[in-house]
Amino acid sequence: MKALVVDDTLTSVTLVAHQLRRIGIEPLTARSGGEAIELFKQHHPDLVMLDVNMPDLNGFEVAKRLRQLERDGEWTPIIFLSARASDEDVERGIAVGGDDYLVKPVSEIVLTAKVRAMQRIAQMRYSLVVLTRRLDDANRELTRLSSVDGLTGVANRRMFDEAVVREWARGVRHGSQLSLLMCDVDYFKSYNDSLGHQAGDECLRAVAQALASRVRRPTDLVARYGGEEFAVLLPDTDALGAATLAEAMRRDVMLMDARHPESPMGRVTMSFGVASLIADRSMAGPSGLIKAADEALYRAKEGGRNCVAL
Ligand code: GH3
Ligand code: MG
Ligand code: MG
Ligand code: MG
Repeated sequence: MKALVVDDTLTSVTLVAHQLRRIGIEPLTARSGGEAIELFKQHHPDLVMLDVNMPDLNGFEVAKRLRQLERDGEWTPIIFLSARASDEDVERGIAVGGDDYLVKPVSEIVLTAKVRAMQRIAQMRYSLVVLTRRLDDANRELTRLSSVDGLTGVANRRMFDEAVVREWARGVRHGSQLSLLMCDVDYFKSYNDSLGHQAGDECLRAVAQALASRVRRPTDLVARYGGEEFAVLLPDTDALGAATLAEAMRRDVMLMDARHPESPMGRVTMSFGVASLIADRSMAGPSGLIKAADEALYRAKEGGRNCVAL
């Protein structure tokens, strides 16, 4: 622990420095306000013992500057140690940022007790900082968990529902395009039946990964809509752009070349339905967009699967 001792009188700094050293605190000494500020910037002491009457900058001014120099969340205890003993001086010292105010001469016992009190407060404050940081981390993790699908790691239904409402409103407000893909694994029930549920889960992870690695914009959202169905929300994307992306995704899933003994293709494939806000402005809210994409997906299934329908 380091303390900055500031006093223009040599005997005072020497005495206080000596007392601090005896209780295990390393003293740095400054003989003027200006020097104190420089040392504070360089050494970030854990405690400041500050005289008031000094020729260049008085202690009150120094305290104000030190408080301004502290970075966000930092706090350095400042104890005034002055021959000035009026109520007004004490009041002013605390008002400018001091944490305690001692009147010279001060006994070694009192000085030690006051330093210990500051150490205790600093320790409690540090615990609070650590606790706050942990709470922030936990909060971030909770937010993440509540928006991510546990099996596949892509966004979950909750996140999608929020996003589609938000993006719908944004699309209508700015007259921008908004597209939605509904994507469903073909013959997935028989995949599970022939290869087992665990292989099924593995397959869903791989499919989610394939879809997610296709989207490029940070505003694009790949979400698990439910079961083996995924939704891809594409702000500022027209029907043609969305269909092109869906086609690339369809190919990517095929190229995974995941064996599916019960599928006519012999491997895992996916069907895609595409809908766009701009294509039909009479659409009834976000649910209209979802319904349109669902209907397109149905057409893709009817059309033989492993394809994209608009
Ligand atoms: P289609 O080609 O028409 O889409 O046929 P399908 O068999 O894929 O469709 P269906 O809706 O009949 O079956 C979906 C299957 O997906 C049934 C269900 O057991 C399976 N499934 C849903 N969620 C999960 C999951 O989290 N893990 C696994 N392994 N299977 C799932
Ligand atoms: Mg002085
Ligand atoms: Mg399916
Ligand atoms: Mg399905």
